[in-house]
Amino acid sequence: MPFRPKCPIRVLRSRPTPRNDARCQVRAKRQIKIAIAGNPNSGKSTIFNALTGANVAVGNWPGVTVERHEGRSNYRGHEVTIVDLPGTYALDAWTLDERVARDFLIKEKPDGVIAVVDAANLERNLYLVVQLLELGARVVVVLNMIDIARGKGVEIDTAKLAAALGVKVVSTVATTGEGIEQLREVIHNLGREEKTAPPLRIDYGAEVERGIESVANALARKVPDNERRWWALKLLEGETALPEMAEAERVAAGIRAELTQRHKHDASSAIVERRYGFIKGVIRECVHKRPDIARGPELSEAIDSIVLNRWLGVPLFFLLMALTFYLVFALGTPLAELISRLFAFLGKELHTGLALFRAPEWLGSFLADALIDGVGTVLSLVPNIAILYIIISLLEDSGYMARAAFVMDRFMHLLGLHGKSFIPIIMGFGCNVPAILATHTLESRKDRILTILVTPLMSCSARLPIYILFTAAFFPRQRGMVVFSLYLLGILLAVLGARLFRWLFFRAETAPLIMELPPYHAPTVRTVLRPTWHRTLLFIRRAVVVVAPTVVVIWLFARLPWGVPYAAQESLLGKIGSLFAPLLKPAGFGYWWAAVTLLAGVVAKEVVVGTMATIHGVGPEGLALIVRHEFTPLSAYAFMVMSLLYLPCIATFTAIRRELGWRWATFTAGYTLMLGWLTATAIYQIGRVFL
Ligand SMILES: Nc1nc2c(ncn2[C@@H]2O[C@H](COP(=O)(O)OP(=O)(O)OP(=O)(O)O)[C@@H](O)[C@H]2O)c(=O)[nH]1
Ligand SMILES: [Mg+2]
Repeated sequence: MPFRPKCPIRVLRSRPTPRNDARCQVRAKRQIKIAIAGNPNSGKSTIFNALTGANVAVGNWPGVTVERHEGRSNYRGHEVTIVDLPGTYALDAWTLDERVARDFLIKEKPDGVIAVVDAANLERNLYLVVQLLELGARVVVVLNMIDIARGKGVEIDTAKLAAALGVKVVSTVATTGEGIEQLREVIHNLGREEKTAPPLRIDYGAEVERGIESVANALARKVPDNERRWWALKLLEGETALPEMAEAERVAAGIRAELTQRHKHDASSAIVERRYGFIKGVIRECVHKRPDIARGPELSEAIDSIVLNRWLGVPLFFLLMALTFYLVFALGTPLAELISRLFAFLGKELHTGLALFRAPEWLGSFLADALIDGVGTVLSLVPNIAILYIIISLLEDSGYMARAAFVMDRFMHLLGLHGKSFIPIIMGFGCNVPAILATHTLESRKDRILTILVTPLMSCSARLPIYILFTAAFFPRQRGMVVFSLYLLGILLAVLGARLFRWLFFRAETAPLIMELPPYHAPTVRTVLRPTWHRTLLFIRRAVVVVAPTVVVIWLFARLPWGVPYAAQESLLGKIGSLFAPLLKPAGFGYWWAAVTLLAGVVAKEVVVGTMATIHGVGPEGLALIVRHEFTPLSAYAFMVMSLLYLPCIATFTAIRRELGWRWATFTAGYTLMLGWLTATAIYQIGRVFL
């Protein structure tokens, strides 16, 4: 039975009857699914966010999106589902993220594809478009980053391009929203068209064409008729295909061997060459370079000569990190103090109010100790965290991230990691969970495992509140440097750990780094503030959704059994803490409440500070006084090191389990706990000898 084009909604294996067809069309009008595909870093996610109002991660390096995201776009009351895909240079898959994109485009077959093209790099970007057209997808080409192309003196005749490729073309500047409305209209009109288009036919020359025909014949009844040529090309390019194509694969292998023998170059390079030949022809027709403004990326090169300098690159990276923490404190602390004063005022007023109404003591304690002190202390640190997020967004959006990976590559190789692993590692500074997902861009599974194993050692923003509290109490003048030293310790232990794990588990060579260095973009207020706002809101939400319930449980345990003084050592909480406290004594903080805060911190690291405030029933200022009384500078530093290293939070543990399974997740929890305890103890014990 021959294959027919599939129904857009449901795969129909039987021959569609006229009634079936009509039903498909009606449904298609109601809900269609459009994919956004394109080369890495071409602006797909920025377009997705602009169309759907979503907030998926955007950054100026290839490989930001590693999973597919769905959203909805509305145009005149009509909704379309849009799917943002990871970037891919061609329709093949070397890495996990590329596989997500390829499988969606080939297997799930969206109703249309928005092919996002970096207008300033047309030739390379059109390769994927050509492959999509050969597949017979219904494509809309989006010439994004047209602002950068214009700046380089590149003018593209969109009408001619549309005619040459047989598709609709829309020019956009996704960061400013230019062209997005027009794109929305085009997308919504796609619902009226057929899901598939007649496939583009490029002439691959007589010999290859004969090969295509033979393989296509072997594919009869295995794939839909209109896709036979496409699959034949894939097989001739040497890709392994589906199991049912085994026979065609054998035919293709024979033809490839014959072509290689006769012409001394393989079929796949002949095919790639012809495709580029076609693209060059299109570009000659449609692109005009204005010599008066045509200039190279001089500024990018000038910055790179410093940033990528053999001697300056690495110190500059660390200098930037140190500057980050200086700014987090210099700009964030005055604001944080304002908020903490507000909470202190609220607490005082509440006490007066409750006394006036003769409310029961436990209610006052609940509101003041658990909610105002516990949650308020975490919330009062929002300004510091927001400054950190602004700087992270600036680094991500400017193009520095890819440079950091490049600069650290040599260093990383010495330690058995791939330079590309450095990107997930730095992303871990924001939150470990997306950092673990970011390893999808790594080609080798071994590199992925190694990188994931050490990512929890990166000091995420949720650990910052702990450092803020302790540095305020003990190192007010050197706050930035002390926090910087903790981040450095995290990186250092991560690379040493990776080296050790590679030696223990997989002794293989690392591949050289091939990393595209994107041009620098001047970050705009919108591209920086939008993710910052989103991340800050998420932090606030976690304070309410995660910290609040945890401190309520802590508060309850601190009052039980009924009748004991609040948070006394005889309370349930005190008893649990006392079980673990002796273990922490060698590290310098063998207090039951320190043990409780660390235990609670496994829920989420922000909880550590919240729990501390709840147990002592004080806000940030009172807490600083208490820790100054109980800790010494040395034991405070040991406590911060312990908080940095011990056990990943539940979300991170779950992410590792999802990526690598229970075994590796349990291993990570075990080794981080040991490492945290050993390092904190070593610092405390050695420090005591010298100080
Ligand atoms: N100047 C300019 N910058 C843009 C434009 N569109 C996106 N950008 C920037 O380009 C960078 C990449 O954008 P993303 O949306 O993350 O790109 P992507 O294609 O999703 O990238 P991957 O997920 O890594 O494949 C970001 O720094 C954006 O702010 C544009 O039209 N003009
Ligand atoms: Mg993306």
